[in-house]
Amino acid sequence: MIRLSHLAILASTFLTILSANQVTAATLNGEEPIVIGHRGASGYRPEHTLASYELAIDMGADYIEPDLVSTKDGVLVARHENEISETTDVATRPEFADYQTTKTIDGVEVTGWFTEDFTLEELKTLKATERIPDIRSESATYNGMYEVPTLQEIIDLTEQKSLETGRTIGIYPETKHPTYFDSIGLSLEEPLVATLEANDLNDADDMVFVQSFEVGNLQYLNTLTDVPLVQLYDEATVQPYDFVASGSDLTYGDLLTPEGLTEVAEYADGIGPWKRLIIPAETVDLNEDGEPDDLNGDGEISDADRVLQDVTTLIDDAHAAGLLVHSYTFRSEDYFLAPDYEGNPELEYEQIFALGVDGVFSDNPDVAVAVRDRVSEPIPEPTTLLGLSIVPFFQWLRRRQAKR
Ligand SMILES: [Ca+2]
Ligand SMILES: [Ca+2]
Ligand SMILES: [Ca+2]
Ligand SMILES: [Ca+2]
Repeated sequence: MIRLSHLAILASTFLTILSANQVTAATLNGEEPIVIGHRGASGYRPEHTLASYELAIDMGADYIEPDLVSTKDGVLVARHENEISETTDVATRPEFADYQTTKTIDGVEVTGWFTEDFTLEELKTLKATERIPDIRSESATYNGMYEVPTLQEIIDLTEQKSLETGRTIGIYPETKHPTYFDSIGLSLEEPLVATLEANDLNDADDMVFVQSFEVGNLQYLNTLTDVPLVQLYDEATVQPYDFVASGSDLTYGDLLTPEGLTEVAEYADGIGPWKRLIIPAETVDLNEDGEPDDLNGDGEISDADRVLQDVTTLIDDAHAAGLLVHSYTFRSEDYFLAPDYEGNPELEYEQIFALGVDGVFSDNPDVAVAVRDRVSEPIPEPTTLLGLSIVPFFQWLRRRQAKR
């Protein structure tokens, strides 16, 4: 014990020197920004599979991000949506043909197959598929190989990989459509907290963030758990769905103002804004035909045709309210990149890290980690022989501390 506290004192002396660089100085806590493997390493494997999460960890992601929905028997599983025809082979399975139905989810009519109509046992017979095979054809070659994982299986994976890699791997679960799941008697928060508790992951210093696009369920979670909570933000004109359901007029835009952020800081520890709320991008009409220009000539208007605009003050405003900023979603394909980056996804990470973001949700964690490590490189002091040999030790120690 004496030895440990001694080390901590020694370390703190050096930490100031080692973190004296532009990127870490601009983050809320002066720590390196974290890389969150968005749905795993979903640029390379069908999303929300153990294979996708494991690859993200192997690529150096600090956290992996499962989106959580419920089965009929109340088990939390990872799918981007409760409607699963885009991410599993369910539509090809005759035994489940009569499970196809139409429902209204958050005010939108959706036809397909829904996790809440399947028992875990039934769901486990399905195989995951690539959601956007036209853009991610390589990932689609893994179709049919993996199951839909439960939250517990994902936690087990992080524990196994933490032992294997010597890094503590975090989880960053998202509760999906909490108002909807409440309405069908399958509330998400209680089983989530029970699972965290059962795995001794329910304390403020555990490597867990819980995120949601809704507000009320985060406020409720704040009464159930000490793990940090993150308010996700959609476009400014959109309303959190629980606000729609309760008849409130408030939008994400209202939660973006300094006053709104102060309110969010009452229950949340961070915000997860769409990156365009930090670095806006707009289509252009240079040929003045009244239509947005198809800048890359692929016949459709996508992020590749939206030109970057002046950055907003959101990161500074959130930091002023004491909130971490973890922004989404960073993707390497040209289809998703603003033309300003000229096909080089590293430039986008460099830009957002220089603005002081505290973390990024990335479909390509290998690229995110490479840039993060490069731009967070500490100034190489101390330069004595002793100093040189202990620098990696203090880097390791600082990383450990950053993850607490
Ligand atoms: Ca998510
Ligand atoms: Ca609930
Ligand atoms: Ca035009
Ligand atoms: Ca285009």
